[in-house]
Amino acid sequence: MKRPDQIKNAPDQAMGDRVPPGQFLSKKFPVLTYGSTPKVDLATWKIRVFGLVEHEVELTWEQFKALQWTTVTADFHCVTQWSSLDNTWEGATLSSLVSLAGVQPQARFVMAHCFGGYTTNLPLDLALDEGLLAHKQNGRELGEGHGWPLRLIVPSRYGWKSAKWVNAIEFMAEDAPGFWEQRGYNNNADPWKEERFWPELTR
Ligand SMILES: Nc1nc2c(c(=O)[nH]1)N[C@H]1C(S)=C(S)[C@@H](COP(=O)(O)O)O[C@H]1N2
Ligand SMILES: [Mo]
Repeated sequence: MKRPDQIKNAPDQAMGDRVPPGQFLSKKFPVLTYGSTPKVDLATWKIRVFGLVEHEVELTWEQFKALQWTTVTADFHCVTQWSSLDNTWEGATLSSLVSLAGVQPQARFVMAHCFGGYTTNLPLDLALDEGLLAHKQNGRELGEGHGWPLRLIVPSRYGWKSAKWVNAIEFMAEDAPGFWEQRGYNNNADPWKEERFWPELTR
């Protein structure tokens, strides 16, 4: 994540330094979804925190909105090679939601679940350090295709870890692969290390 003073009026050279290897700068923010866009209704929308927690929590949209919100500026890198710089995301931190549930000491990993069935996995520390549950991008509500009303943002990883239409966070003792992680995408997904695919596929 970049501080605002590192971003404003950054010279071209500095911009180049922010595009990871094998990526290209994109002014657009395309929709990248496997399958169709789920229809979500705020009146029935819920987000659930379950698995290795002290007590399960389920929040309605009104309850989620009442959490403290924060704004994060970050770059976004999709494994299909486009990078979009300086996006601002507004929402509640994953850790603020999780603190309502309490994490059991055996929990080491997180699975994000989405409307439509998409999933992605993360180490617990990473999820708590930088996971943001965002409702707005660049001052506007997310577009339907971009995960409205709520998506996860994990700035230091490729975009497939930023789950759209997220509706549950599960805490696990053992790691388990999510949708793309089962289909050849790298478990760690660090764009600066070009962790795109399973190691055995890139040898
Ligand atoms: N639920 C869900 N979340 C998802 C995806 C998806 O197919 N379904 N695609 C992922 C991928 S590969 C990327 S790059 C980003 C793209 O977000 P965007 O469509 O807002 O650009 O969403 C991620 N989150
Ligand atoms: Mo992606």
